[in-house]
Amino acid sequence: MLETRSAVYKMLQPSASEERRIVKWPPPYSMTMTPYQERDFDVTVRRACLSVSSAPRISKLIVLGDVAVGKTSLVNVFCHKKYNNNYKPTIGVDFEVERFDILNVPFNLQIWDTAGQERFKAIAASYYRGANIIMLVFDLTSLLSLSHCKQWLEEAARSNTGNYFVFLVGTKRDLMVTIIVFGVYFFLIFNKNSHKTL
Ligand SMILES: Nc1nc2c(ncn2[C@@H]2O[C@H](COP(=O)(O)OP(=O)(O)OP(=O)(O)O)[C@@H](O)[C@H]2O)c(=O)[nH]1
Ligand SMILES: [Mg+2]
Repeated sequence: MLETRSAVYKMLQPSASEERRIVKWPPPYSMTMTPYQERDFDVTVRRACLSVSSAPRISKLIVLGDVAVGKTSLVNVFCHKKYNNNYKPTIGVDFEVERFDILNVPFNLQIWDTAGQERFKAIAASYYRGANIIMLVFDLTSLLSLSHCKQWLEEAARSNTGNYFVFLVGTKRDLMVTIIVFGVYFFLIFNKNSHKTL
């Protein structure tokens, strides 16, 4: 575990793990659902890969969103393939590094998993600066958590004047099935009862 968490360990490896080696442009799940129509790496990506650099290539990703929407779970599944049903709130921020080889060039992705709890906001906000990617996470079963994403983005944008990518990620899709099943169940019961009263 220590080895897989160590940034230096990952950087010193001759290559990234197989699933982190990206040599072909990954297509979107659905071409009709995405605003991005590119079919190959952007010329800036190819140029960045070709340029000679002695310094490690690092991108910073910050993960933001309401309390308990599933930010840490998302990061843990992505980095360690581990999922825990027990809720353990993040205190301030957690940090991970993922090594990628893009077109055979090593890149490191710093992942800053922030706390959603109000009392840790000031600590978490001090890590917003210099983000290349802002990931806004919401719970698919909570409209409120989606509407709060705008505020999270505004706060992160205040600390970041440069260019950054924004990702909006919905979690807990499995719970939507439960909600739909309950919804249909109550709808049927309600309709059955209302017929009786007619
Ligand atoms: N059913 C279901 N539960 C999930 C999913 N993702 C996360 N959870 C649960 O939601 C709870 C909160 O998850 P966390 O990942 O700790 O949430 P968080 O956003 O990091 O919370 P804070 O660190 O307090 O901001 C935990 O009990 C998780 O097991 C999911 O996809 N489906
Ligand atoms: Mg967390």
